Amino acid sequence: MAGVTFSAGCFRRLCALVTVLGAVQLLLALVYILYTKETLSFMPFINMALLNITRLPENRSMDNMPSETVTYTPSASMEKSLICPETPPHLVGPLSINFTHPISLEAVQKNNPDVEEGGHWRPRDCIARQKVAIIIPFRDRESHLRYWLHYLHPILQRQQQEYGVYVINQYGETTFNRGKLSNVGFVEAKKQFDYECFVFSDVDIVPMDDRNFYKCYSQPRHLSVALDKFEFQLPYAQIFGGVTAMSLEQFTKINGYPNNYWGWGGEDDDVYQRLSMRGMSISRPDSQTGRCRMIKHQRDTHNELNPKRLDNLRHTRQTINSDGLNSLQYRIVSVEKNPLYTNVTVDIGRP
Ligand code: UD2
Ligand code: MN
Repeated sequence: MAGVTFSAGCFRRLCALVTVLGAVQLLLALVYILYTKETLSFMPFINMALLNITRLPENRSMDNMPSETVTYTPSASMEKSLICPETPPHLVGPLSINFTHPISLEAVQKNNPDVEEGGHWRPRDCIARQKVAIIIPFRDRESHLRYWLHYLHPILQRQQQEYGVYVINQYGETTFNRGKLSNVGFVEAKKQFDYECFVFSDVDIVPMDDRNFYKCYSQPRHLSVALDKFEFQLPYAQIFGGVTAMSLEQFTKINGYPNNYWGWGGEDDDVYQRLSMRGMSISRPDSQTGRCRMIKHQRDTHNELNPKRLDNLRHTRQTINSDGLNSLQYRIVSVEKNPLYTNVTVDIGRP
């Protein structure tokens, strides 16, 4: 009897062991299925999570963007198909821009709920083709900045690049230096994300057409080609002021902006000369797509006409090597990540 009891107990334990092993095997198989990449391509929702992509909530839409914009096609080239399309689908073309109704930062913030802290945004339903840092040299132009943020955030989102906005605020009351501030913006933005494209923009210029892309091309790009201020024409063929875009490589090749243009004028022409000295040419949108408005303003105090600009421009061939990114010196006063932009306050010294 004792022998029979022993073998029955043994049999029961054996059965329990087999059941447990079976369960473990089942669990392992499940884990294997969940984490095998080949399997994942047939499981769109897990793939979505893996690529960190979320659909927009049903009840929220960005501008004219429908809330459901992604169709998942299971295929071997799935990741490739998730790259944003060459032509963004939600562009509207010509825009009505005016600077007659001041807008509060709170209102702009409310209209742009998807912009992350520091003014960073990326498309949720596809992978952006470029990561673009937008650099704005700045001092005491708060009302202009509000218009810029109000108009540009929605435009940039429709253009579907990943972007971050950097306002480079000159500390103190020394003479303004747009070139040096641009270099600081380039260096500081690069510390935050692996940007590959840099758009340098005056705070007072807004494009009148969202097909004027704030991105980089195979050649440096001049974007503000048809300004209302200049009767929608290029004032001279070599102009490279206002809004420009240069890739990391293009900008590094010219050693960035000059740091030694203090006051108004010349720094943009110096960059044009640097680009042509390094064998590059300027690309531009057509004069219809490139229409822009500039907020009317007086010359700021501490940004008087730079009397040395013409003399400086005669020496770009030498200064391109000695004055620029490789000689840049500054002291960061503060870096604040505001809801719609990163504010970098910087002491760039004096002439
Ligand atoms: C032209 C150029 C500009 C630059 C400048 C000469 C165009 C369309 N624009 O602009 O790119 O080359 O001449 O330096 O060709 N700023 C401040 N606070 C100041 C002073 C300047 O924020 O106290 C910033 C701001 O972003 C402004 C930019 O610097 O938009 C250019 O200064 P501006 O607007 O006084 O010069 P403007 O309109 O003649
Ligand atoms: Mn201006």
